[in-house]
Amino acid sequence: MVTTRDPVLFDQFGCNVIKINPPTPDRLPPNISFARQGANEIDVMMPDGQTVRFWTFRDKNDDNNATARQWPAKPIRVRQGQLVHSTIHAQKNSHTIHHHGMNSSTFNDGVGHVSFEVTGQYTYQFRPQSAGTYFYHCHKNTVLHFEMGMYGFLIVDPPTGRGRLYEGGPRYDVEALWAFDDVDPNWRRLEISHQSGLCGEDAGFNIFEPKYFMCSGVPNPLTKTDPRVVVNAKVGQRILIRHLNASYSIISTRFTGLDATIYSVDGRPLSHPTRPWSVPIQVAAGTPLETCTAQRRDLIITPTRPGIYPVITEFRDWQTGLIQDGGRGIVETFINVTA
Ligand SMILES: [Cu+2]
Repeated sequence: MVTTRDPVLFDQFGCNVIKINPPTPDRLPPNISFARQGANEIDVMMPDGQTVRFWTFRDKNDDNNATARQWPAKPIRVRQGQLVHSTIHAQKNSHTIHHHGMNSSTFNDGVGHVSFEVTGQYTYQFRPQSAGTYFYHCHKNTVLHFEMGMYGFLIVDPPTGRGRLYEGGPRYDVEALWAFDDVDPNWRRLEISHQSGLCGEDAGFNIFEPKYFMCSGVPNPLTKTDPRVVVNAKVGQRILIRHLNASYSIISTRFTGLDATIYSVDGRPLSHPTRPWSVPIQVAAGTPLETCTAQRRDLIITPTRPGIYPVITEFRDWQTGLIQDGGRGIVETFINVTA
């Protein structure tokens, strides 16, 4: 059978994605709005003295420019039911913002391959329906732009605001945002072109050899002490861990000496009055919690004794199952519990 390439399918949805900056269809006055500018370059010094380039989104309303130095990008935090406007300002080349898990309309989904990429600005409009943990990321040439770091947390609070994971769900006193990532410095040679590999050429994306293992922008082993990662709590407090796999590995996280309960998966509650068949998942101390790319888990931990509890995350090659970088692919941190 002879197959011919359909120029519309391949070109428009693969290689030459439409680049436009249209008005938002059916635009309504928002309850809350955000403006993100990307890509902003940021260089992170690794523990071995090497500098690695990342791309982040800057908060365009940030006067002192601090968010230009913030990676992962500043969280977008909204309440369930709010009408949200999130505007991408493409600083160089073209980018998008995909609000992962929002299930918004195609026009507002930020997946360029089925809609468009943005060279100027576009306002994504959506209304979150389920409180929980999500993330936003650029969805242009995703395999590269996501590896370069164009992502941040998207947190949907219940209508009543922070303090509960979702309406009628568990309360929390301490909140941790953990975004795990693995970094292949060799991929940085590809950043010269934002388009690398997009039009069928072999850019080498099949070879991923991460050398740095990070949590929320901090490379291991600095994760053992950096306040962006380490959790401090008191006995009896309820700790919420928003756990995101932003890496290209299968990761497994073990909480030593602390039992945890998963109350939501990918932004969907496991314990809700309207869905009695769905129940929280117990993760006994030391049991690996395994996730793949883009998955989120919301865990609650209520420590009953003071202590310094190690938390170890392993990054495994999805094909071989081996720990990345010859066994060095881990992130270690601690949950410190005082009386
Ligand atoms: Cu991008």
